[in-house]
Amino acid sequence: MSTETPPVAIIMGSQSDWETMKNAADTLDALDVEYEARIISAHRTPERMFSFASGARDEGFKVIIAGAGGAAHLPGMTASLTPLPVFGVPVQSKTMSGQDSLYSIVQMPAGIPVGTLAIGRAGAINAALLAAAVLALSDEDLADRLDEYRARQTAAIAEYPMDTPQ
Ligand code: RP5
Repeated sequence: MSTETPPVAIIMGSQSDWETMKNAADTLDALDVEYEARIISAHRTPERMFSFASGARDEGFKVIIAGAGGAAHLPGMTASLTPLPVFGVPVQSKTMSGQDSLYSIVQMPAGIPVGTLAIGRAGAINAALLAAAVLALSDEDLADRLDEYRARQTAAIAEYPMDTPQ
């Protein structure tokens, strides 16, 4: 394994978010993009958040994917402390099905952007695809791998529906 800082940081507010955020990790694996995954809570480990976010660019990260649920401050607070692009993934909460997470992340006041994705698995996968697309702007091999990913996806879609066993 390389000792260099990988281009993508996947951060999440809790161990309980990993089930969702692992979809981002798996997608980056499929594209052969390196990442580091860390638990960083805006509420429970604010100093860890400050230290990570304020140092992320100097550490060598290029893009940050931040997942959190409930009162999901992590993506916005992280974005406030770094010039790197931050993609926010609203984790599906039990009490409000992730609508609380979504609203907490998406409604950033003008000036500090968080690119907000869909709630849950789809958002985590798409955050990884967006992160890869950003990196692919300066990496032709990765751009080719993204094209291949889409081609495989297209080839996997049947033209006609079929009955599934009940
Ligand atoms: C948020 O609180 C986390 O992002 C997580 O989605 C939510 C619940 O965390 P746990 O109580 O499961 O640790 O900070």
